[in-house]
Parts: sequence; C-alpha cells; structure tokens
Amino acid sequence: LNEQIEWFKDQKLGLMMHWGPYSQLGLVESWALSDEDGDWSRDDIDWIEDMEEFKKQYFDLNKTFNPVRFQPKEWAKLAKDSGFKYLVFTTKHHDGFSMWDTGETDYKVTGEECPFHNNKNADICKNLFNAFRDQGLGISAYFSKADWHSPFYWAPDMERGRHMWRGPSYNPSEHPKLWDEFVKFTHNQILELFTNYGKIDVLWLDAGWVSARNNQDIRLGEVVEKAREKQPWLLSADRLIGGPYENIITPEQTIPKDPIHAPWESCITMGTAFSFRYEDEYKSTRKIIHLLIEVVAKGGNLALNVAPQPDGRLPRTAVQRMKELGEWLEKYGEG
Ligand code: FUL
Repeated sequence: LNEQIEWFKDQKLGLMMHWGPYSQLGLVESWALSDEDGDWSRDDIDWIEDMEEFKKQYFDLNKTFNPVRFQPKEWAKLAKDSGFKYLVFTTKHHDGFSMWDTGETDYKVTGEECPFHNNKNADICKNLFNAFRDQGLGISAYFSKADWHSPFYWAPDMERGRHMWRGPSYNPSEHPKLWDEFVKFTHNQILELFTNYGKIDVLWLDAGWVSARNNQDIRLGEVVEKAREKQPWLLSADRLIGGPYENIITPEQTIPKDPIHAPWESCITMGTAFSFRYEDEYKSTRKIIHLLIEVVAKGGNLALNVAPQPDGRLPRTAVQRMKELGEWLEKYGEG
C-alpha cells in the first residue's frame, strides 16, 4: 500500500470524467432528481411542468443513451499526449446507471433497454479502462454509494410524498432487510469491478455515508478488504470522512489553503459542472495551468474534470484546452 501511495503522490494530473445518460439533458449530473437540490441542478426549472413526471423521464434516459461516437482509444491517446497520468471515471453516479456490464441490475449501458448495448464498445468501463491502461495510465473508479434508482435504496411503496434526498428514502433501522439488500448489492457491484475489469488503482467512493442517526452503515471496510484480496494495492477514498479506508483526501472544486498531511487530490471542473452542459463556459488554459501549479506546489494532485458529450465525443473546447495544457507541460513540465 505504501508503494501505491507513493505512486499516487507522483501522478500529479488526473483526468476526471462524469458521463452517463444524464449527459443528454445538459443538467448537473444526477442532482436534478433531488428535490432538495432543484434550484442549482435544474437551472431554469420552469420548463419542468410536473416534477414526478420529470423524474420518470430522467430515469428513462437510459433508453436514448447511444454514444456511437465514443472512441476510447482516442480519449486515452489524447489524455496521454496531454500529460495526464490517470483516469477518474464515473462507473456509477447517484442516478444509479451502471456504465459497465453489471450482473446486479439491468439499468446499465449493456442493458436491453439501452440502445448502445449492441455496440462493440458497449461495456464503457471495460473499453475505457483497457484503453487508458494501454497508454500506461492509472485507473481510478468513481463509484456512488447512493443509488437513487435501486429499489433497495428507494423503496417503491414509500415513494409517494417522500422527498428524494441524499440518503435512502427510508430509515434503514426500520427496514433492515431492505438495507441489507442494498449493502449486498453495493458490495457485489464493487467486487465485480475489482474482479472483471483489470487493475484498478483507486476506488473513489462518493455519497451514501454512514449515518448514525438512522443506523445506516454500508460496511465499507468489509468490501474494501474483499477488493484488496483481489487487488492488494488498492487505495480508497471516501470524501473527507476520515475513516480507516480513506487513503486519499478528495476536496471538490477547491484547493486546500493549509497543507494536508495525507495524499490528496482536488477535483476541479474545466467547465461549470462535472457533467456535460450545452454551451458551457470553460476555464482558460492559463487558469488551468495556474490551478495545476498551485496544486502541485502544495503537494497534491489535480483531477481535472472533462465532461463527454452524449454522442460520445469530447467537447471541442475541452480537447483544445487539454492539448494546450499538454504543450505547456511538454515545455515546462518534468515528465
Ligand atoms: C459530489 C457529487 O455529488 C457530484 O455530483 C460530483 O460527482 C462530485 C465529484 O462529487 O459529491
């Protein structure tokens, strides 16, 4: 593990990507499903007439997600040529759509309902991870422990009148069986990734944290240990929670002011959100270089987030920024 931590600290620049059916709407990833986060995640929400109807439409986005222009090898080559050292990819965001061929749910990119399921690149995680590894780059798997699609997290009989927030829609201590199913489902999904998807360097966990209030515990230690039986080098991150399975601290959209005495990685968006937005505004290359310099000077890594388009291409401006960053690193970087 120590060796792997040293490896991580040396990486300096990662390419984060948030991609899924939600990219089609051009809204902030997943959050548009959450009543409590409506204002910022749905923008001008007056086009939504009926919130319940909207949520249904949102969960139907798997039926139109068809990124036929996805070119994993091109992405990996661009990343490598631009000086990135590893990929941080959303295997599953809070919307619950799996970007790999999971056996745990049909709500996935290889599911019958998803038009992309017949494509040769349909198992997006597999193709992406392989392509990046072939370029000698590391792999960090973002995985959301909150799953707003799972019936074990979101109990159908309680749907009415409840607000979808960050946690499960029920109190796990009142529904231990349901919660147990969810824990099993989550563990199985994580273990699939560590069994069938080659070497993964970092498990980048998000959301679904332990809540003492309602006795909700995803038993993270158990699954990390099991994953480590398969991949002993595995580092895990769980967003500043400070538990024993927190090898890396991952601040979001910010660079820490004071030094952190642990390996850390700031994830910062190139545009205004983590996922694709039509007509987004991008940070200038100059600004991105400044961010990188500050992060590296403070001893951290920068996970620069680029948001792929729903058709499978990378936005032109993002590609241009990546290339310019690469040119700068070529001239002034240390390899
Ligand atoms: C957050 C998530 O809720 C955001 O959607 C995004 O994935 C960011 C990196 O982490 O906690």
